[in-house]
Amino acid sequence: MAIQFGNTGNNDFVVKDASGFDEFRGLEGDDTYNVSPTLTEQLKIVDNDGVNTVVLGEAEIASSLFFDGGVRLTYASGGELTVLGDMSKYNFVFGGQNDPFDPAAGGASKTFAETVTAFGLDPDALGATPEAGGAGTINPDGTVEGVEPEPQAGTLAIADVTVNEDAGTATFTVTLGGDAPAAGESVTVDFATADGTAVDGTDYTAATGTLTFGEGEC
Ligand SMILES: [Ca+2]
Ligand SMILES: [Ca+2]
Repeated sequence: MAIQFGNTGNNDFVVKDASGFDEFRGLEGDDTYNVSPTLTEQLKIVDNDGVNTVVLGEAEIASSLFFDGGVRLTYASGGELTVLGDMSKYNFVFGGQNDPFDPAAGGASKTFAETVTAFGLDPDALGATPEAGGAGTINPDGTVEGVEPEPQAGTLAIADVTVNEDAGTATFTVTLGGDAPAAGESVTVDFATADGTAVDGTDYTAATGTLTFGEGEC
């Protein structure tokens, strides 16, 4: 593992393939890391000091992982960029142009929280465990195109019911959490009653069936 170290001042790094370095550390000062948008190698940036800038340019990101203290971007070109450090002091430059030697013209500077948002995740919900963000292509103007975050796994909740057995019927409300089914999709769940404080045949009549949640229902 070859590491290129900066100095106590502000440094300008070019993070690209075949540089001979696997890792770049700017150390103290406000350091800028100009990353090749067509990475093919696994490279890492580690910086805990100063206000640091990672220039992504017009990169096509195949997948992303975000967590407290870092991000890992997998490039469509096959490379992988890991950025570690105090993310509250990092800025990411999106778009501009594709030349890692002169990348800062145009584009948009985003904080880490804005970067997390751009890839479809909630920055306030990040923890120590990496969370998968979306894929996307960074446009020249700094917007990200085509991000589709992973759908959240659905959860089912059923409300408790207490009813006088002479009342006739008991109504149980079932709620589908997470994303509602998309057009043409549905979620089905089989249900069956089971004895608890009430006993089948004495206190209630058993029931079974299937519930279906259609498009937009949750
Ligand atoms: Ca430095
Ligand atoms: Ca630094």
